[in-house]
Amino acid sequence: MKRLLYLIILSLAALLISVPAASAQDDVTVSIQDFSFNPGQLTVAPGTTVTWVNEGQAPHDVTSTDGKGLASTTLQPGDDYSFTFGADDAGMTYAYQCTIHPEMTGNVTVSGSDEPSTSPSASASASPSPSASASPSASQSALPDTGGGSLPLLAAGALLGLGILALIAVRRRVA
Ligand SMILES: [Cu+2]
Repeated sequence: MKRLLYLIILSLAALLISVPAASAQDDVTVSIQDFSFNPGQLTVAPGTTVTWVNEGQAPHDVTSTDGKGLASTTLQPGDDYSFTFGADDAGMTYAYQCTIHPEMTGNVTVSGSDEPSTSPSASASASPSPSASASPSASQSALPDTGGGSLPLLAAGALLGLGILALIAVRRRVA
């Protein structure tokens, strides 16, 4: 029973971990405020849909300043505009502004096709190596200590085990 519960908890935890990882590449929202884009600079994976939502009081728009495809209509408060950055946009930066308030600028950089795959593996391979090199030195420094230090620990462990055994014996006698 306990093992089953443990398995259920484990699978639930795995689900919880996998769900945010899957949605990480999904849609991104940029808030249009009076008078800025938030976030103004954004990096997304290819295939990401970015939605600009006018959360300000004034009308705004999203218009490319570098001739690329961003071209919204005038967005009234509450309106939104979406654009999907494709695989062929990898490595490109889209610069844009609000033509009504030209001081409002922003850009979206689409990460390179090999960039998203290398950065997680690089960080994954980088993190175990310092810990792997740290653990042998830790065990080496711990080894001389264990000669003297492990005896009281062993005695404490044995005492604990005896105590538990005694408790079980007492309970059996009572029951
Ligand atoms: Cu504006």
